[in-house]
Amino acid sequence: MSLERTFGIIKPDAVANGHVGAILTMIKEAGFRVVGMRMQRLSKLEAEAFYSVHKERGFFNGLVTFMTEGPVVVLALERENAIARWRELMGATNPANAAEGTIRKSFAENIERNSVHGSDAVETAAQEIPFFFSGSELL
Ligand code: FUP
Repeated sequence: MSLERTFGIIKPDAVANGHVGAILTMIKEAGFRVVGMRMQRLSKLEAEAFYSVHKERGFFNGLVTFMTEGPVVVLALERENAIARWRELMGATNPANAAEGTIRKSFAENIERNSVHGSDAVETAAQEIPFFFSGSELL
């Protein structure tokens, strides 16, 4: 199987609670190569555009408020089968349903403040990586 790239975010709850180092360690131990990484604060416009697929959902405004409340770490990750493996390491959207050993089980507060984001398909990763990284930022 060939190498694949996916996109991830360490969300404001996990950054504020000091879990960036632990999450990066889990990423490394799961065999990913970090090909892009930056800490930044999302603007309201960026968060709305990034989550536009959810704009009709009742949780949309709360999600945008949460994602802009403090800094995030944006990541581009590479390994074989990266999209599925990163989703597996993240755990279920609702941390109450997340398996032991996953990031969301370890650190997420609830379904909204759930510590990490990950692309859910090849097409999503292909949109999300360039949304945050220019070609020269991917090493
Ligand atoms: P995931 O891909 O696991 O991040 O989950 P979704 O794409 O379904 O949802 C995106 C984000 O919307 C979640 F990470 C958190 C937020 N969300 C809520 O706040 N409430 C919900 O009921 C569902 C999702």
